[in-house]
Amino acid sequence: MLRFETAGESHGECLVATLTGLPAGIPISLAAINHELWRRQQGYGRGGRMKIETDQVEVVAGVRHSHTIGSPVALLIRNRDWQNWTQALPVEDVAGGEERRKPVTRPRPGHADLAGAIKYNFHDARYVLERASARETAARVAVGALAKALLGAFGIEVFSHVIAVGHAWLERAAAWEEIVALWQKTEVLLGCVDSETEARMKEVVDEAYRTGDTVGGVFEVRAHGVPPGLGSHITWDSRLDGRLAQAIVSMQAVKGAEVGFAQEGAASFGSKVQDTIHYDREGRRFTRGANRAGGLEGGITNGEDVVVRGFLKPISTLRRPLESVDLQTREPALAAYERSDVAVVPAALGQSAGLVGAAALLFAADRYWAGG
Ligand code: EPS
Repeated sequence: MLRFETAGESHGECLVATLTGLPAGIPISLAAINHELWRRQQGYGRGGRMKIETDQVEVVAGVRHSHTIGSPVALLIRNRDWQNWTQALPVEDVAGGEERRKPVTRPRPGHADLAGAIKYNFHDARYVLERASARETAARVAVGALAKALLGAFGIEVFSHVIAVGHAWLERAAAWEEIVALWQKTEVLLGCVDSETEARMKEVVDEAYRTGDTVGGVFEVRAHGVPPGLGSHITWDSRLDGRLAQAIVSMQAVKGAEVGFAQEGAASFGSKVQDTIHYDREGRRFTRGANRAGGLEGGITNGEDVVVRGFLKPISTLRRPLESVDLQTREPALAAYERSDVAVVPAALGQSAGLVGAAALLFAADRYWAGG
Protein backbone atom coordinates (compact mmCIF):
# COMPACT_ATOMS: atom_id res chain seq x y z
CA MET A 1 0.00 0.00 0.00
CA LEU A 2 1.06 3.56 -0.65
CA ARG A 3 1.20 5.80 2.38
CA PHE A 4 2.35 9.33 3.01
CA GLU A 5 2.96 11.42 6.08
CA THR A 6 3.92 15.03 6.57
CA ALA A 7 5.42 16.91 9.52
CA GLY A 8 6.52 20.45 10.19
CA GLU A 9 5.40 23.72 11.74
CA SER A 10 4.52 26.76 9.68
CA HIS A 11 7.35 28.82 11.20
CA GLY A 12 9.65 25.92 12.04
CA GLU A 13 12.79 24.86 10.18
CA CYS A 14 11.05 23.03 7.33
CA LEU A 15 8.23 20.80 6.22
CA VAL A 16 9.04 17.15 5.65
CA ALA A 17 7.18 14.29 4.00
CA THR A 18 7.68 10.61 3.33
CA LEU A 19 5.93 8.54 0.70
CA THR A 20 6.23 4.77 1.00
CA GLY A 21 5.25 2.22 -1.62
CA LEU A 22 6.07 3.92 -4.92
CA PRO A 23 7.30 1.28 -7.36
CA ALA A 24 10.88 1.47 -8.67
CA GLY A 25 11.61 3.05 -12.03
CA ILE A 26 9.16 5.98 -12.04
CA PRO A 27 10.85 9.01 -13.66
CA ILE A 28 11.00 11.94 -11.22
CA SER A 29 11.86 15.51 -12.18
CA LEU A 30 12.74 18.04 -9.46
CA ALA A 31 11.78 20.82 -11.86
CA ALA A 32 8.29 19.30 -12.19
CA ILE A 33 7.85 19.13 -8.39
CA ASN A 34 9.11 22.69 -8.05
CA HIS A 35 6.72 23.89 -10.72
CA GLU A 36 3.83 22.47 -8.70
CA LEU A 37 5.20 24.24 -5.60
CA TRP A 38 5.53 27.49 -7.53
CA ARG A 39 1.97 27.15 -8.76
CA ARG A 40 0.67 26.69 -5.22
CA GLN A 41 2.22 29.99 -4.18
CA GLN A 42 0.59 32.03 -6.93
CA GLY A 43 -2.70 33.91 -7.11
CA TYR A 44 -4.24 37.27 -6.33
CA GLY A 45 -5.08 37.75 -2.66
CA ARG A 46 -2.12 36.11 -0.98
CA GLY A 47 -0.51 37.80 2.02
CA GLY A 48 2.98 38.91 3.07
CA ARG A 49 4.27 35.41 3.77
CA MET A 50 4.41 34.54 0.08
CA LYS A 51 6.93 37.37 -0.42
CA ILE A 52 9.21 35.56 2.02
CA GLU A 53 8.89 31.99 0.75
CA THR A 54 10.11 30.52 -2.56
CA ASP A 55 9.39 26.85 -2.09
CA GLN A 56 11.91 24.37 -3.45
CA VAL A 57 11.91 20.64 -2.78
CA GLU A 58 14.92 18.72 -1.52
CA VAL A 59 14.51 15.01 -2.14
CA VAL A 60 16.77 13.23 0.33
CA ALA A 61 15.85 9.57 -0.16
CA GLY A 62 14.18 7.15 -2.55
CA VAL A 63 15.14 8.80 -5.86
CA ARG A 64 18.48 8.20 -7.58
CA HIS A 65 19.48 9.12 -11.14
CA SER A 66 16.04 10.70 -11.71
CA HIS A 67 14.06 7.53 -10.94
CA THR A 68 12.39 6.03 -7.88
CA ILE A 69 14.25 3.04 -6.50
CA GLY A 70 11.37 1.41 -4.64
CA SER A 71 12.41 2.62 -1.19
CA PRO A 72 10.55 5.31 0.78
CA VAL A 73 10.85 8.75 -0.78
CA ALA A 74 11.72 11.45 1.77
CA LEU A 75 11.65 15.14 1.03
CA LEU A 76 11.85 18.49 2.71
CA ILE A 77 10.91 22.07 1.95
CA ARG A 78 12.66 24.74 4.00
CA ASN A 79 10.74 27.62 5.56
CA ARG A 80 12.62 30.82 4.80
CA ASP A 81 10.60 32.53 7.53
CA TRP A 82 12.28 30.24 10.09
CA GLN A 83 15.15 32.69 10.45
CA ASN A 84 12.64 35.15 11.97
CA TRP A 85 11.41 32.51 14.44
CA THR A 86 14.56 30.85 15.79
CA GLN A 87 14.18 32.67 19.12
CA ALA A 88 10.42 32.21 19.40
CA LEU A 89 10.22 28.51 18.47
CA PRO A 90 13.50 26.83 19.49
CA VAL A 91 13.63 23.05 19.73
CA GLU A 92 15.23 23.21 23.17
CA ASP A 93 14.13 25.68 25.79
CA VAL A 94 16.79 28.18 26.80
CA ALA A 95 17.07 30.40 29.86
CA GLY A 96 15.03 33.56 29.31
CA GLY A 97 13.28 32.01 26.32
CA GLU A 98 9.87 32.66 27.86
CA GLU A 99 9.97 36.35 26.85
CA ARG A 100 10.84 35.57 23.23
CA ARG A 101 7.79 33.41 22.60
CA LYS A 102 4.98 34.85 20.50
CA PRO A 103 1.91 33.59 22.31
CA VAL A 104 -1.49 33.66 20.63
CA THR A 105 -4.02 33.94 23.44
CA ARG A 106 -6.95 35.42 21.52
CA PRO A 107 -8.21 32.51 19.38
CA ARG A 108 -9.49 33.30 15.90
CA PRO A 109 -13.03 32.11 15.22
CA GLY A 110 -12.82 29.55 12.41
CA HIS A 111 -9.15 28.65 12.97
CA ALA A 112 -8.08 25.57 14.96
CA ASP A 113 -6.84 27.87 17.77
CA LEU A 114 -9.53 27.34 20.39
CA ALA A 115 -10.50 23.73 19.65
CA GLY A 116 -6.81 22.73 19.62
CA ALA A 117 -5.98 24.69 22.78
CA ILE A 118 -8.82 22.96 24.64
CA LYS A 119 -7.84 19.54 23.34
CA TYR A 120 -4.13 19.87 24.18
CA ASN A 121 -4.63 22.00 27.29
CA PHE A 122 -2.59 24.98 26.05
CA HIS A 123 -3.10 28.54 27.30
CA ASP A 124 -1.40 29.70 24.11
CA ALA A 125 -2.69 28.58 20.71
CA ARG A 126 0.76 28.99 19.08
CA TYR A 127 1.56 25.26 18.88
CA VAL A 128 -1.88 24.55 17.44
CA LEU A 129 -1.81 27.12 14.67
CA GLU A 130 1.75 26.23 13.75
CA ARG A 131 0.62 22.79 12.65
CA ALA A 132 -2.95 23.63 11.61
CA SER A 133 -1.61 26.23 9.16
CA ALA A 134 -2.23 25.73 5.46
CA ARG A 135 1.53 25.96 5.03
CA GLU A 136 1.37 22.17 5.39
CA THR A 137 -0.18 21.93 1.94
CA ALA A 138 3.27 22.61 0.45
CA ALA A 139 4.37 19.17 1.66
CA ARG A 140 1.21 17.58 0.27
CA VAL A 141 1.76 19.27 -3.07
CA ALA A 142 5.25 17.78 -3.29
CA VAL A 143 3.89 14.32 -2.45
CA GLY A 144 1.09 14.89 -4.94
CA ALA A 145 3.68 15.68 -7.61
CA LEU A 146 5.22 12.25 -7.00
CA ALA A 147 1.75 10.71 -7.25
CA LYS A 148 1.23 12.53 -10.50
CA ALA A 149 4.50 11.10 -11.83
CA LEU A 150 3.16 7.57 -11.22
CA LEU A 151 -0.25 8.35 -12.69
CA GLY A 152 1.47 10.00 -15.66
CA ALA A 153 3.20 6.72 -16.43
CA PHE A 154 -0.30 5.31 -17.06
CA GLY A 155 -1.47 8.28 -19.12
CA ILE A 156 -3.59 9.79 -16.32
CA GLU A 157 -3.45 13.58 -15.95
CA VAL A 158 -4.86 15.63 -13.05
CA PHE A 159 -5.49 19.38 -13.21
CA SER A 160 -7.70 21.85 -11.41
CA HIS A 161 -9.27 25.26 -11.82
CA VAL A 162 -11.23 27.78 -9.79
CA ILE A 163 -14.97 27.96 -10.42
CA ALA A 164 -16.00 30.49 -7.75
CA VAL A 165 -14.55 33.24 -5.60
CA GLY A 166 -17.19 34.47 -3.17
CA HIS A 167 -20.36 35.12 -5.15
CA ALA A 168 -18.54 35.32 -8.52
CA TRP A 169 -19.12 31.97 -10.25
CA LEU A 170 -17.99 30.51 -13.56
CA GLU A 171 -21.36 30.00 -15.20
CA ARG A 172 -20.34 27.56 -17.91
CA ALA A 173 -18.56 24.23 -18.14
CA ALA A 174 -14.79 24.40 -18.67
CA ALA A 175 -13.32 22.31 -21.49
CA TRP A 176 -10.44 19.99 -20.59
CA GLU A 177 -8.17 21.87 -23.03
CA GLU A 178 -8.90 25.16 -21.22
CA ILE A 179 -7.93 23.65 -17.89
CA VAL A 180 -4.68 22.30 -19.35
CA ALA A 181 -3.93 25.71 -20.91
CA LEU A 182 -4.45 27.35 -17.52
CA TRP A 183 -1.80 25.10 -16.03
CA GLN A 184 0.70 26.24 -18.67
CA LYS A 185 0.27 29.95 -17.87
CA THR A 186 3.27 31.68 -16.32
CA GLU A 187 1.16 34.33 -14.58
CA VAL A 188 -1.70 33.35 -12.35
CA LEU A 189 -4.47 35.71 -11.33
CA LEU A 190 -7.32 33.65 -9.89
CA GLY A 191 -7.02 30.36 -11.73
CA CYS A 192 -10.24 30.65 -13.73
CA VAL A 193 -10.47 29.57 -17.39
CA ASP A 194 -12.73 32.50 -18.32
CA SER A 195 -11.14 35.97 -18.26
CA GLU A 196 -14.43 37.85 -17.86
CA THR A 197 -15.38 35.71 -14.83
CA GLU A 198 -11.85 36.04 -13.48
CA ALA A 199 -12.20 39.84 -13.60
CA ARG A 200 -15.44 39.56 -11.57
CA MET A 201 -13.63 37.28 -9.12
CA LYS A 202 -10.89 39.88 -8.74
CA GLU A 203 -13.48 42.52 -7.88
CA VAL A 204 -14.68 40.32 -5.03
CA VAL A 205 -11.12 39.96 -3.69
CA ASP A 206 -10.64 43.74 -4.02
CA GLU A 207 -13.79 44.31 -2.00
CA ALA A 208 -12.42 42.02 0.74
CA TYR A 209 -9.12 43.96 0.67
CA ARG A 210 -11.01 47.25 1.03
CA THR A 211 -13.16 46.08 3.91
CA GLY A 212 -10.51 44.14 5.88
CA ASP A 213 -12.33 40.92 5.14
CA THR A 214 -11.53 37.57 3.51
CA VAL A 215 -13.26 35.47 0.88
CA GLY A 216 -13.57 31.78 0.03
CA GLY A 217 -14.58 29.92 -3.09
CA VAL A 218 -14.82 26.67 -4.99
CA PHE A 219 -12.22 24.74 -6.97
CA GLU A 220 -12.70 21.79 -9.27
CA VAL A 221 -10.25 18.92 -9.76
CA ARG A 222 -10.41 16.81 -12.89
CA ALA A 223 -8.58 13.58 -13.63
CA HIS A 224 -8.41 12.65 -17.31
CA GLY A 225 -7.51 9.32 -18.89
CA VAL A 226 -8.66 7.37 -15.83
CA PRO A 227 -9.35 3.69 -16.62
CA PRO A 228 -12.63 2.14 -15.47
CA GLY A 229 -12.38 0.03 -12.32
CA LEU A 230 -10.40 2.08 -9.78
CA GLY A 231 -11.96 1.87 -6.31
CA SER A 232 -14.58 -0.64 -5.28
CA HIS A 233 -18.16 -0.86 -4.06
CA ILE A 234 -17.36 -3.79 -1.75
CA THR A 235 -16.30 -1.91 1.41
CA TRP A 236 -16.87 1.64 2.64
CA ASP A 237 -13.18 2.47 2.72
CA SER A 238 -12.38 1.19 -0.77
CA ARG A 239 -14.95 3.47 -2.40
CA LEU A 240 -12.87 6.00 -4.31
CA ASP A 241 -15.42 8.82 -3.95
CA GLY A 242 -15.08 8.57 -0.16
CA ARG A 243 -11.31 8.62 -0.41
CA LEU A 244 -11.37 11.70 -2.62
CA ALA A 245 -13.79 13.47 -0.27
CA GLN A 246 -11.42 12.85 2.61
CA ALA A 247 -8.45 14.14 0.63
CA ILE A 248 -10.34 17.31 -0.24
CA VAL A 249 -12.01 18.04 3.11
CA SER A 250 -8.81 17.38 5.07
CA MET A 251 -7.28 20.39 3.32
CA GLN A 252 -7.12 23.45 5.55
CA ALA A 253 -10.19 25.72 5.28
CA VAL A 254 -12.12 23.30 3.04
CA LYS A 255 -15.57 22.65 4.48
CA GLY A 256 -17.17 20.57 1.76
CA ALA A 257 -16.56 18.28 -1.20
CA GLU A 258 -18.74 17.43 -4.16
CA VAL A 259 -18.38 14.49 -6.56
CA GLY A 260 -19.75 15.32 -10.00
CA PHE A 261 -22.86 17.51 -9.88
CA ALA A 262 -23.97 16.45 -6.41
CA GLN A 263 -25.68 19.66 -5.34
CA GLU A 264 -27.47 20.14 -8.62
CA GLY A 265 -28.45 16.45 -8.66
CA ALA A 266 -29.99 16.64 -5.21
CA ALA A 267 -32.32 19.35 -6.47
CA SER A 268 -33.32 17.52 -9.69
CA PHE A 269 -35.38 14.47 -10.73
CA GLY A 270 -33.52 11.21 -11.39
CA SER A 271 -34.29 11.20 -15.11
CA LYS A 272 -32.31 14.46 -15.43
CA VAL A 273 -29.38 13.31 -13.32
CA GLN A 274 -28.22 9.80 -14.34
CA ASP A 275 -25.78 9.51 -17.25
CA THR A 276 -27.35 7.33 -19.99
CA ILE A 277 -25.35 4.29 -21.19
CA HIS A 278 -24.47 3.64 -24.85
CA TYR A 279 -22.09 1.37 -26.75
CA ASP A 280 -19.57 2.34 -29.41
CA ARG A 281 -19.14 -0.87 -31.48
CA GLU A 282 -16.22 0.45 -33.48
CA GLY A 283 -14.31 1.61 -30.43
CA ARG A 284 -15.57 -1.44 -28.48
CA ARG A 285 -16.34 0.63 -25.43
CA PHE A 286 -19.24 1.87 -23.38
CA THR A 287 -19.96 5.57 -23.67
CA ARG A 288 -22.12 7.89 -21.54
CA GLY A 289 -24.61 10.57 -22.48
CA ALA A 290 -23.11 12.99 -19.93
CA ASN A 291 -20.78 12.94 -16.94
CA ARG A 292 -22.90 14.27 -14.10
CA ALA A 293 -21.69 11.44 -11.85
CA GLY A 294 -18.16 12.84 -12.01
CA GLY A 295 -16.71 9.60 -13.34
CA LEU A 296 -17.68 7.59 -10.26
CA GLU A 297 -20.52 5.13 -9.77
CA GLY A 298 -20.65 2.87 -6.72
CA GLY A 299 -17.29 4.27 -5.68
CA ILE A 300 -15.72 2.82 -8.88
CA THR A 301 -14.36 4.84 -11.79
CA ASN A 302 -16.42 4.37 -14.96
CA GLY A 303 -13.89 5.65 -17.50
CA GLU A 304 -15.21 9.22 -17.66
CA ASP A 305 -13.20 12.11 -16.21
CA VAL A 306 -13.18 12.08 -12.42
CA VAL A 307 -14.59 15.42 -11.25
CA VAL A 308 -14.49 16.58 -7.62
CA ARG A 309 -14.96 20.01 -6.12
CA GLY A 310 -13.80 21.57 -2.88
CA PHE A 311 -15.70 24.31 -1.05
CA LEU A 312 -13.41 26.65 0.78
CA LYS A 313 -14.55 28.92 3.57
CA PRO A 314 -13.04 32.41 3.79
CA ILE A 315 -9.70 32.52 5.66
CA SER A 316 -10.31 32.95 9.38
CA THR A 317 -7.54 35.48 10.14
CA LEU A 318 -9.28 38.83 9.69
CA ARG A 319 -7.73 42.30 9.55
CA ARG A 320 -10.92 43.49 11.24
CA PRO A 321 -10.96 40.79 13.93
CA LEU A 322 -14.10 39.20 15.31
CA GLU A 323 -15.11 38.81 18.94
CA SER A 324 -13.21 36.25 20.94
CA VAL A 325 -12.11 35.54 24.52
CA ASP A 326 -8.58 35.73 25.93
CA LEU A 327 -7.42 32.22 26.86
CA GLN A 328 -5.55 33.44 29.92
CA THR A 329 -7.91 36.05 31.40
CA ARG A 330 -11.19 34.63 29.96
CA GLU A 331 -12.16 38.25 29.29
CA PRO A 332 -13.75 39.32 25.97
CA ALA A 333 -11.10 40.33 23.42
CA LEU A 334 -10.74 40.79 19.69
CA ALA A 335 -9.18 37.82 17.88
CA ALA A 336 -5.45 37.84 17.13
CA TYR A 337 -4.14 39.35 13.86
CA GLU A 338 -0.60 39.57 12.53
CA ARG A 339 -0.87 39.23 8.76
CA SER A 340 -2.98 37.05 6.52
CA ASP A 341 -4.12 36.04 3.08
CA VAL A 342 -7.34 37.53 1.73
CA ALA A 343 -8.11 34.76 -0.78
CA VAL A 344 -6.31 31.45 -1.29
CA VAL A 345 -8.66 29.64 -3.64
CA PRO A 346 -6.41 29.72 -6.68
CA ALA A 347 -3.15 29.26 -4.87
CA ALA A 348 -3.06 27.08 -1.84
CA LEU A 349 -6.11 25.13 -2.85
CA GLY A 350 -6.77 25.31 -6.56
CA GLN A 351 -3.71 23.44 -7.60
CA SER A 352 -2.82 21.53 -4.51
CA ALA A 353 -6.30 20.08 -4.63
CA GLY A 354 -5.37 18.58 -7.95
CA LEU A 355 -2.35 17.07 -6.38
CA VAL A 356 -4.03 15.76 -3.30
CA GLY A 357 -6.70 14.38 -5.59
CA ALA A 358 -3.93 12.66 -7.44
CA ALA A 359 -2.66 11.21 -4.21
CA ALA A 360 -6.08 9.85 -3.34
CA LEU A 361 -6.46 8.31 -6.78
CA LEU A 362 -3.12 6.75 -6.29
CA PHE A 363 -4.26 4.84 -3.23
CA ALA A 364 -7.15 3.35 -5.11
CA ALA A 365 -5.01 2.67 -8.14
CA ASP A 366 -2.60 0.79 -5.96
CA ARG A 367 -5.32 -1.69 -5.01
CA TYR A 368 -6.47 -1.97 -8.60
CA TRP A 369 -3.06 -2.74 -9.98
CA ALA A 370 -2.54 -5.20 -7.17
CA GLY A 371 -5.62 -7.02 -8.48
CA GLY A 372 -7.78 -5.97 -5.51
C1 EPS B 1 -1.75 30.55 7.31
C2 EPS B 1 -1.31 31.84 7.63
C3 EPS B 1 -0.34 32.57 6.77
C4 EPS B 1 -0.38 31.98 5.36
C5 EPS B 1 -0.12 30.49 5.50
C6 EPS B 1 -1.34 29.84 6.10
O1 EPS B 1 1.00 32.42 7.22
P1 EPS B 1 1.69 33.45 8.23
O2 EPS B 1 1.00 33.23 9.55
O3 EPS B 1 3.14 33.08 8.27
O4 EPS B 1 1.45 34.82 7.68
O5 EPS B 1 0.54 32.62 4.53
O6 EPS B 1 0.13 29.90 4.27
C7 EPS B 1 1.44 29.62 3.95
C8 EPS B 1 2.47 29.98 4.68
C9 EPS B 1 1.58 28.89 2.70
O7 EPS B 1 2.72 28.53 2.34
O8 EPS B 1 0.54 28.65 2.05
C10 EPS B 1 -2.68 29.84 8.22
O9 EPS B 1 -2.92 30.30 9.34
O10 EPS B 1 -3.25 28.79 7.82
